[in-house]
Formats: sequence, structure tokens, C-alpha cells
Amino acid sequence: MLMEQTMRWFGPNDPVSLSDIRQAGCEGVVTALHHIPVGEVWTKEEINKRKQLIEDAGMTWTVIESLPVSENIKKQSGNYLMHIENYKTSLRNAAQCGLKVVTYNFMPILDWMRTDVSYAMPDGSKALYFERSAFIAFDLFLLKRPAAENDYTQEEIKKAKLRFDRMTDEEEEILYRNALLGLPGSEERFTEEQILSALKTYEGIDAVKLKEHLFYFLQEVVPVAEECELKMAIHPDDPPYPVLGLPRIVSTEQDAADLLSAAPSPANGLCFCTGSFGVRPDNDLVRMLKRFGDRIHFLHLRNTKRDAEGNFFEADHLAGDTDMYEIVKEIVLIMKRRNVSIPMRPDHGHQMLDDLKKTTYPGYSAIGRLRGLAELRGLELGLARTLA
Ligand code: DNO
Repeated sequence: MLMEQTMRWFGPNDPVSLSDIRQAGCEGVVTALHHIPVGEVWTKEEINKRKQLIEDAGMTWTVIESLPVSENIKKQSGNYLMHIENYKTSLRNAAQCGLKVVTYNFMPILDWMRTDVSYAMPDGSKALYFERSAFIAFDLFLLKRPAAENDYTQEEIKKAKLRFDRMTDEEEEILYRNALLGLPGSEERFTEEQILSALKTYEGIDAVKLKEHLFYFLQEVVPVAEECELKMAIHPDDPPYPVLGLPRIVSTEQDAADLLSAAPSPANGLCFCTGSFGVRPDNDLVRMLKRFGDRIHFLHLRNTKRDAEGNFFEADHLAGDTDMYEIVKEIVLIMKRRNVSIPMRPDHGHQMLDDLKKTTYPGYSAIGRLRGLAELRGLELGLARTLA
């Protein structure tokens, strides 16, 4: 039994077509109804429309990425109880349409964050990059977040200042745009005012409080997921530590253990993203796979390369700090033990070849992901045969 191979598809506006994804060798796509405002119900009609498009292209849709959790639920503010009820209704609707896995995250305000979305690799392709000094420069000198300097050392601030002073106006503009890119799948970019006022609404919500809110959410929705045979799969924080003074609570092995035991049901599981967890040297991914294997319902396979300063770039899928051989080996063993095929997607990819001339969602051009998928597929097949 092999992993179910999928790619993310952002829907009919995605410049990467369903036919492209099928030609990459995927059996399915993972997608979301990005046009439905966060907090509202996904109706069966809308879900089925999307499902039909995918099936007409010869593939299946089993994983949602993402059914987003509203800011009100994360903060327990405003109409959050109604949003939780809506979430349950969306889960029931998704299950009735035949979907199996629901990916989501609990990162406040921002999803993933990079400072450069076209970082030149030595081979001429382009990667996503997080440069710590540039990020601190953004926070202190572009966003000008109040009291931001308390989050950094004097040394870091000095370096960020030097970095900032050397930036051209154009570089500042690009950094600003990258950092405020917003959520993948939306064209929406936050303005400076929007971010600063959103940040203010998190005053008083620290990591302990945010965890309480996550656990409450899980205790509400997991029984519904269980009853309709859906699996919830939380995506870790990216990068896996606090940013812009916001708490982040799905970054470490301990975080994962805490949230899994807050609602101890097989329906409460993880989207195991090797790229996100792998940025922290204190996360031992193989150990985490061994420990949480029964609760992993979706896999994002990706690699990063970090340095001592806290910078990291997205490496080739089989290179970087994460030993992909050991990871895939562990996954093969988990699937064998559980007798299931876990859906995976090659997460992100370099912009390369013809894609260098195209505009796609950062990280989601076709050819780089196809390369990642092809390499991972070969690795898995070899391991599965050997371990059979
Ligand atoms: C980034 C993605 C994440 C992920 C969400 C899940 O490329 O892996 O944006 O989709 O965090 O909710």
C-alpha cells in the first residue's frame, strides 16, 4: 500500500490546471472553497460542485485544505459560538459528500510567513526563504509594531538595522509585500493598518489562553467529526515559533501531544508537515512520527535548510535538514501497521524551467512540485518493496 498522491489545487482560478496535476501522476487533489467567507457554512451544493470538477478531470477529492477556523473562534470573541456551530455543519456536509480528511490550522491572523518568495538557488530555480534579519527589519522599521523591540536581542536589532539601511526602496517594497502576503489561496494582502489593528485584538491572549481556545474548539468539533467518520488534521505553525508577538501553539512535539490528548479520539489528528516542524532543530521528526503515527491523517512532505542565525530556505525535497529517507521509511511502516493509505502532497516546490516565466501562488508552481512528487514517489516505492 502506497501513500495517496495528491497536489493542492486552489480552484478554478489556479493557473495550474487539474489536467496538469493529473499529468504529474496524482490520484487526487486537495482543495478548499476559498470563495466562502471564513466562518460561514460550506453547503453540500458548493462542495459537490467542486467535487464534480475534480472527478470530471479523472481524480478524487478526499482532503480539504483548509476548512479555516475564524479569528473569532481563535480569540473566543464575538459570534464564535455560531462559527463553531457552522463549522460542525460544514463537517457534516463534507462527510455527506464523501470527503474524509479536514485540514485546518490555529495560527493567529497569519498563516505561513516568508521574507522572500523568489530566493535564487545555485541551479537557477527559485525557492521560498525566511531571513530572520529581514523579518525583524520588517517588524521594526516597516510595520513599526509597538514594543516590537522587546522581542529581539540588541544584537538582532543591530543586524536588522544594518540590513534595513542597505535595502533599496524596491527591496523594502518587496519585503513588505511578501511578509503581508496573507493566506495562501487568497489574493488578499493585509495593509499595515489592518495588521496592526488585528494584532491589538490579541492583547491578553498568550499561548496558554490560545491553547485553551484550541482545546475548547476540538472538544466541540471532534465528536461531530468522529460521528460522521471524518478525520481532523491540524497543520503546524510555519515558522514554528511566535511571530509579531503572536503566540503559536502547534510548533513542538509537546504541543502536538497536548492537543491530541485534549480530545482523545482518532478523529483528532495531525497534518504532519515535515517542512514546518522541521525548521526547529529540537523537533525530532522520526520520533514524532513513531509517537503520533496513529493520529496522522495527512502528510505534507517538504524539506528546509536552516542556518545558525535562524534563516531557512526550502530545499529540494530529498535534500535539506530532514532525512527524507528515514521519514518515508517510517510512514511506510505506519501505513503497514494501520493498514491504511495516508494521503500526501509534495509540499511546495521550486519555481523552475518554464514556470520561471509564469505567475503562480508562491511555492505552488507545477514543475517544482512535480519534481518533488516524482522523487518522493520513487523513494517510497523503493522502500515499500524493500520493507514488504
Ligand atoms: C502552506 C500550507 C498552509 C496550510 C494551512 C492549513 O503552504 O501548507 O497554508 O495549508 O496552514 O490550514
